[in-house]
Amino acid sequence: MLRRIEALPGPFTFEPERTATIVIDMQRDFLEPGGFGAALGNDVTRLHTAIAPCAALLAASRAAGLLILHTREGHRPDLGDCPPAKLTRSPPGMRIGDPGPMGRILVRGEAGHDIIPELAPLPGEIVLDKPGKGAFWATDLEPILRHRGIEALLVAGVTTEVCVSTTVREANDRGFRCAVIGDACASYFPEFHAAALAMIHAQGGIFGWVATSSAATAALR
Ligand code: TIU
Repeated sequence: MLRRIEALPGPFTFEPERTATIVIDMQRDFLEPGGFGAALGNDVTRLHTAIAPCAALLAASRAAGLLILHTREGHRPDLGDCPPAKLTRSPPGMRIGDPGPMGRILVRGEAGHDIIPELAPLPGEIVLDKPGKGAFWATDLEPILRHRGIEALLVAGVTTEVCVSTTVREANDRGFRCAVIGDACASYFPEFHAAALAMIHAQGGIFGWVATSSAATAALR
């Protein structure tokens, strides 16, 4: 059955069997003190507004039988997949791979790399590790979606203007229609969050739609 989410710049219609919900990088490294987000000088509490809307979106998506994916940004323990340009942009002593209170910063297998317990993936849900900001770069996301006939994405997570926007732009150019669930996203910079959402739905939806979690959950019921 075709579903319809009230959204900007207009309604977003989708078939549940051809739609996936993707939650981007809701990891301890970005949301808790002592991780990568804090090492970059950010107030991590700014991201906490997205937790309850993400939980609501996940619950409704699971109940409606959507494919669920979670992503995690992070690097191999040997840092072989971390571009030197990324490594050297964070402050010395708090760089990717340095020891922190949640283990080595932004490294796979460390406690900080885990998804926060409130949004833990359920068995059978796809968890995708990505070395970059976009979820398509250097991952198998595109074949995973194509093999299941997915053509539309409900997108949530952090941060709005970095990994969410990069992923939505990558998805748009690959032909996937994206509805970004605005209150299920957050940024360390509220003004960037607002601008990033506006950039998506401006110009007739130049690379997607923006909806609220209550509109999305209503459509999934
Ligand atoms: N720093 C920042 O805003 N974000 C990131 O580095 N990664 C994600 O957005 N996940």
